[in-house]
Amino acid sequence: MYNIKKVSEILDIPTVTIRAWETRYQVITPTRTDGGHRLYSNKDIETLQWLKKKMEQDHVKIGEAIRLLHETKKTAPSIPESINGYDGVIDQLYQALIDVNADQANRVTDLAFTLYDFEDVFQHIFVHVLYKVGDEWEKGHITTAQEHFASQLIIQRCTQFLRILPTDPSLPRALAFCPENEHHHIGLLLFSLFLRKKGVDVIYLGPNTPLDGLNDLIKMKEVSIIAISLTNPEPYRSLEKWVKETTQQLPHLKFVLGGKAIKESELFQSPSVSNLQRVEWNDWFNLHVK
Ligand code: B12
Repeated sequence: MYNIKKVSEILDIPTVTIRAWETRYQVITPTRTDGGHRLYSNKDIETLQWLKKKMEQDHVKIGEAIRLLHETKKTAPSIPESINGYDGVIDQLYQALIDVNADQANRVTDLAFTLYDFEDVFQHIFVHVLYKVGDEWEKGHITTAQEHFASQLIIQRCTQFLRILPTDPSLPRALAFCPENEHHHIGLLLFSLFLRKKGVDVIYLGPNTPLDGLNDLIKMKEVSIIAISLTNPEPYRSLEKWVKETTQQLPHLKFVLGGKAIKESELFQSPSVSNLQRVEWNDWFNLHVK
C-alpha cells in the first residue's frame, strides 16, 4: 500500500489531481489509515497509470479517458479487476492462450501494453508465460498445438515492434539469426527488439538459418554486430567453428551469443565475443555499441 505522496511520485501526477479524479469520478477507492490518510493499492496505481497513459497517448481529457476505461471493462470484464501486478497478467494471458482464445489473449496483451513499458511486457510477462507453457507441455498438461498457438501469438505481438521502431543511421548495423535446426527464436527476437529500441538497424533472419553464405551478406550490408540464439545443443559445435573462423576473417565484428545451449567456451575469451545474461545487455550496449 502507498500513501498519496508516494503515488504522486511514482506516477508523476500531482496529489491534488489524484484526489480530484477520486472524488469526481470514483475511479479508485483507496482505503484509509486510522488517522484518515489515504492508502492506495497496486490496482489503484495501475488504474491511474492507465488513465494517464491514455490521456497522453490519445490526447484526450480525463472524462474521455474514464469513459474509455469503463468501455475496456465492459469488453474485457475480468481484466482490470483481477490484474495484480505482472502475476495477474501472466495468469490471464496464459489462460487465454491455452484456451486458444486469440481475442482474449490480444485484449490482455493490449491492456498490458497500456499498463507497462513494452520491454517490461516482453521480459516480465511474455517470457514467464512461455516458460509456464513449456513446463505444462513437458508435464503433458497441454498439447503441442496449444504450445504452438501460444508462441505464435507472442511472436506476432513482438514482431510488430520490429517494424515500427525507428533506426539511427549513425549506429552500427546488426544481423540476428538462429543456426540451422534451431527453431526457438523468441529470445533472439527480444534481444533484437532491445537493439531496435536503442536505434540499431537489425537485419532479422530468425530461426533455422544456414551458416553458408552469411559472410557475403555481412559484407554486403556492412554488418558490425552478430546476434545468435541457441536453445538446442545439437548445432553448437558447428556454430562455434563458424564463429571462430568468422572472427578471424572479419575481425571488426562483435558477436553476442545467448540462449540455453550457449555454454562456457574459449570463444568468450575473445573480447569480440560475448555471452550475455539479461542484466548485462545494457552495459554491453554502452560499452560496445554506443
Ligand atoms: C515456444 C517453444 C517452442 C516453439 C518455438 C517457437 C519459436 N518460433 O521460437 C516450438 C514449438 C517450435 C518448439 C520446438 C521444440 N522444442 Co521447444 N520450447 C518452447 C518453450 C515453451 C518456450 C521457449 C521460449 O520462447 N522461451 C522464451 C524465451 C524468451 O526464453 P529464452 O529462449 O530462454 O531466452 C532468454 C534467454 O535465454 C536469452 N536469450 C535467448 N536467446 C538470446 C540471444 C541473444 C543474442 C541474447 C543476448 C540473449 C538470448 O534472453 C531471453 C530473455 O531472457 C520452451 C520452454 C522453456 N522453458 O523455455 C520449450 C523448450 C525450449 N523446447 C524444448 C524442446 C525439446 C523442443 C523440441 C525438440 C520439441 C520436439 N520434440 O519437437 C522442438 C525443437 C525444435 C528445434 N529443432 O529447435 C525444450 C528444450 C530442452 C533443451 N534445451 O534441449 C524446452 C526447454 C521444453 C522442455 N522443458 O523440454 N519449442
